[in-house]
Amino acid sequence: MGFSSKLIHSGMFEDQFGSATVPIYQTSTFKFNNADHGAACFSGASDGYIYTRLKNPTIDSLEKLIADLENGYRAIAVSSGMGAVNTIYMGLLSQGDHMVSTDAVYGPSRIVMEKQYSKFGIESTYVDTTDPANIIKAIRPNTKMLYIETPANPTMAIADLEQVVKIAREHGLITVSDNTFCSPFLQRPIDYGFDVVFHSVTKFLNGHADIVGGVIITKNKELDDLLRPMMINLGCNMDPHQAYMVIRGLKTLSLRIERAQQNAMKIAGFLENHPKVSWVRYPGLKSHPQYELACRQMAGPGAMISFELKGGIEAGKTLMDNVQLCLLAVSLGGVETLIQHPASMTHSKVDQKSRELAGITNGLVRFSVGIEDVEDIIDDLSQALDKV
Ligand code: LCS
Repeated sequence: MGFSSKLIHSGMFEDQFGSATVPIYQTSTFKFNNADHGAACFSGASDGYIYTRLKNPTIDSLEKLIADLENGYRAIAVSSGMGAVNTIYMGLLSQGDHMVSTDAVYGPSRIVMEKQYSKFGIESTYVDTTDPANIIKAIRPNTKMLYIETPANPTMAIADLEQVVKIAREHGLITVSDNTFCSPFLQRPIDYGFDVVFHSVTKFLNGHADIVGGVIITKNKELDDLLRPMMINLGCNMDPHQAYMVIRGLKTLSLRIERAQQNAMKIAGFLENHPKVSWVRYPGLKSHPQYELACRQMAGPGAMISFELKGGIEAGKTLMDNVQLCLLAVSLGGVETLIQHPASMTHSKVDQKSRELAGITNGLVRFSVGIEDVEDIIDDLSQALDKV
């Protein structure tokens, strides 16, 4: 099946009434046929359902669908993107291990590593992963994992997936990719040889800004066997209703991203030519430092744009305070256009020096382009820029 057909049909199962959609099994627990059946479910002799934190038919359906979209072995649905991050850190790293990661990752993915996991003897180094030489330089004898976010939130810096896998293979490292900014419609890291891929499904996969969720996709059984029990024991499982919402949202993923990136291309062009804008980072613009790589590795430039105004943060605040159609809000990947300021919002807990080194300037404004009429978004930006 093609990607859009998978969105509609993968993971579907037939229930007794012929429902056209996946039923929501809103139950915490499942009745056993008898005591022996209960024991068999626990021993693994039967694959019957036991308890929703362990397994649930609605969640199974979503997991099958997403594993299929990412060309993975299996998927593990979790309560949030941060639930995915922590399941991966806890499941794959041990005391004394070291991780190399992208310097401009989503703030909390870095904060939890530097502030919490350091207490348990896990070390980390954050580098500009656009240059593979920086990754190689950061590798130590105890390095276990390469954790890449590409494009990175919010700088739109792009890492070369093929190069990252090559380096990891040479050094015997596990590769993890945060694919939230792309979704499998634009990029499938497992096809490049990545071991683990994850998403905040809160964003493009669900796409309607109405639930928080996450998912981890593994390349093989060995990794699934490490991560699934960790998720279950951490207790960061997805809820059946949440899973249903994601299945529903996913059906239009191709259509939503196609429209949003058409809009984004026009908006990025408008911003780049605006006299009050000092720079724009969008993978669809030739001015993006990794434009060639983006064309090679992504099926399209996506719907996220970062830019800075000539007046720096004060000008950025005036813009954010004056937009009317665009929502001043964090999160991204929904049908509505959002604008936010990473240095004071999503990345405010990352110290200023690390932010500067990662290119998250105080004047950077991040834009998540929605599927409204593009003329309305540009009119809104234009009237707000007039006030700057
Ligand atoms: N990874 C990336 C790239 C993200 O952008 C986020 C959330 C997460 C992981 C964590 O996912 P969550 O637990 O929120 O589902 N990013 C946000 C953002 O840029 N604004 O608000 C949340």
